[in-house]
Amino acid sequence: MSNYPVPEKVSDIFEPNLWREVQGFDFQDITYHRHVERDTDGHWVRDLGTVRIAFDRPEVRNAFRPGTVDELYRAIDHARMTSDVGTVLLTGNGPSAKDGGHSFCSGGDQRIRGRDGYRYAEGETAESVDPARAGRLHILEVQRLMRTSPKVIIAVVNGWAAGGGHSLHVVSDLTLASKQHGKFKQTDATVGSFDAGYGSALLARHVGQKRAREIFFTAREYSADDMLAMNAINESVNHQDLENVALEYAADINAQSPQAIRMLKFAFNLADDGMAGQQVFAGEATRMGYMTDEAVEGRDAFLEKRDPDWSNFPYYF
Ligand code: S0N
Repeated sequence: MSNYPVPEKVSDIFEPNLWREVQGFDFQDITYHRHVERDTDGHWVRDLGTVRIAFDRPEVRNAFRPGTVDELYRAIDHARMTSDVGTVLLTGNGPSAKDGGHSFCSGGDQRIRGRDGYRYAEGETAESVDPARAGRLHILEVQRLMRTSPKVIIAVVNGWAAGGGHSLHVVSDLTLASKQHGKFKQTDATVGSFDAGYGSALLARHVGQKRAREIFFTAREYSADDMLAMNAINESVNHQDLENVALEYAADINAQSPQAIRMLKFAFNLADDGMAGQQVFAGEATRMGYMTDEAVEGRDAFLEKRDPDWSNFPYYF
């Protein structure tokens, strides 16, 4: 029997006994855990259907640098391809050892933002960087992956969600936020940045045009309760209970038919994602079509070099 050790406590509301580290990664800027059941001695019994991906740079309010974004993409993609995972919790570790500040994510790390949009890694300069990587705004690739992943992604906003971190909560399927520490502020325009894609357009779908413009144009601060009143989040939760409540949501989601959840997520995305959304939805429809006797007859007829016999497959009305 596998015995995954109880992991280190990575945040004030992280209960180590409920988790194991996902193995095979050497992440520097994020942590990646899987929800587990343990026996009374703390031994692993079985994996449950939820993973927890967390920013792990609390000293900079969980801002992301290029490596953070690469790691985030890898973890979300790994969860996408893990067949017994139904739900992903996206959150932030902390609070900061420096000043006790709580954060979900404060967006792009402004200390290493280049003039051309590329966020330089430590030691890199405009002269030394590989030109093929310059101007690479790859947090947008993460946003697209969050939309096209068939897994339900829940933003668990334990502290500040600012700038690009605010957009990540917007792109998530659901958002739960700490009543005491969850704070929302769209600072893009303050630092000369603008998420003119999902971060603004989807926000307007959630809260309406006037409110979305207010959030972006004023860069004001909103509490979890403010956001709930605007229908921007699903629930404002007492801080200590936040991860447990997120796991309750995940358990309810994981108890549903995986195929139905997948089709629903892609159906909710379809209109806003245009033809790309149609393509994702259609891919799932085709996969289901392949499972029918009718599609098997089409394939077999081709392989057997005969005309297909559709007589057993009526035109439904
Ligand atoms: C989050 C805020 C409001 C918290 O304020 P608070 O609690 O007063 O803490 P501070 O004292 O301000 O911060 C504590 C320490 O953390 C550092 N820090 C905080 N945020 C960042 C950051 N984003 N980058 C670098 N450092 C950060 C502080 O400097 C401080 O450090 P010390 O202790 O050393 O002084 C407040 O911190 C705040 O407003 N943060 C900045 C938020 C922000 O403006 N983020 C960037 C917004 N823009 C984006 O995220 C870009 C979006 C994006 O990525 C994108 C979108 C579309 C297309 C492309 C892109 C792309 O660029 O990839």
